[in-house]
Amino acid sequence: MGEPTPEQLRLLAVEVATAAGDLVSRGRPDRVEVAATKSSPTDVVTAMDTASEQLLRERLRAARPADGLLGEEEGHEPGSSGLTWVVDPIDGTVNYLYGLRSYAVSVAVVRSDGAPHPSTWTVLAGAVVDPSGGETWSAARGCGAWLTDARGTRALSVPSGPELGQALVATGFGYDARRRAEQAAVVARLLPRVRDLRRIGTASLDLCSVAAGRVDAYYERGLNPWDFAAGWLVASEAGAVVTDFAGGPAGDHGLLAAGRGLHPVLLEALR
Ligand code: LIP
Repeated sequence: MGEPTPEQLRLLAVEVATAAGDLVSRGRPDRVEVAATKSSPTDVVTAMDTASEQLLRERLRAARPADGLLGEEEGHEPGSSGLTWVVDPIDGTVNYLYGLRSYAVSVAVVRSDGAPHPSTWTVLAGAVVDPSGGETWSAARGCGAWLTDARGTRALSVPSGPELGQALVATGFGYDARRRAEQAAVVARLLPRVRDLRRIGTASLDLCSVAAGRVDAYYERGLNPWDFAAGWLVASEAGAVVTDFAGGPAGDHGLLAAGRGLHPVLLEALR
């Protein structure tokens, strides 16, 4: 049996991300406890992060047993099919911990030779489920990007973008104090030159917001592959330009997403 189509993969991504989104939203206790920390005392893991990733792995292993898996909490499990599922069980974990509404389950599937890495993988399909907002964002390579909510499903198309001074720009910050100081310096130089900044705290939703024109651009340095794999495809298939800060493939070293007219102007400003 050959490789499934991007549309078939998109439907599976939506199915499993929706199941995990139901789990984390319906199962959220009144007071979420920190189960562990990772790169810093503020880089937290909750029991629901772990439960959500276990559900994603179970569902994906049942549906696509030969595929690999790369997840935020349990790492990389190689497969034999050339496809790897890249999952963030709760993107926006700090928001989830505090009861803020902006968090999502992000599921992407990539084709790669060897270990999956953003510089060499091809993203085939992705889904970002926002349980609080009742919104499901999805995309299939070469087939477009979609938003599904209570009103139905509609195609996404990114406008070219305003001039820099009219641009609403989203960004985010890492967990490391030194990196945050550097990021604050970038914000200090950029803030006077744009309409305003937004810090949503969830990279996948930042990228989907670009796809829907809810922000004009999003940039961040230091993201993990699972933070942006699905949102990257949603924004790209909606017509955004998504690169690193040198105009190359986006990655943990840098990601900038914006409409075709705004992207080069903001790239220059960020340089
Ligand atoms: C988060 C990202 C966000 C970034 C946060 C954090 P997590 O991912 O989605 O864009 O600014 O620092 O990395 O840790 O909630 O999965």
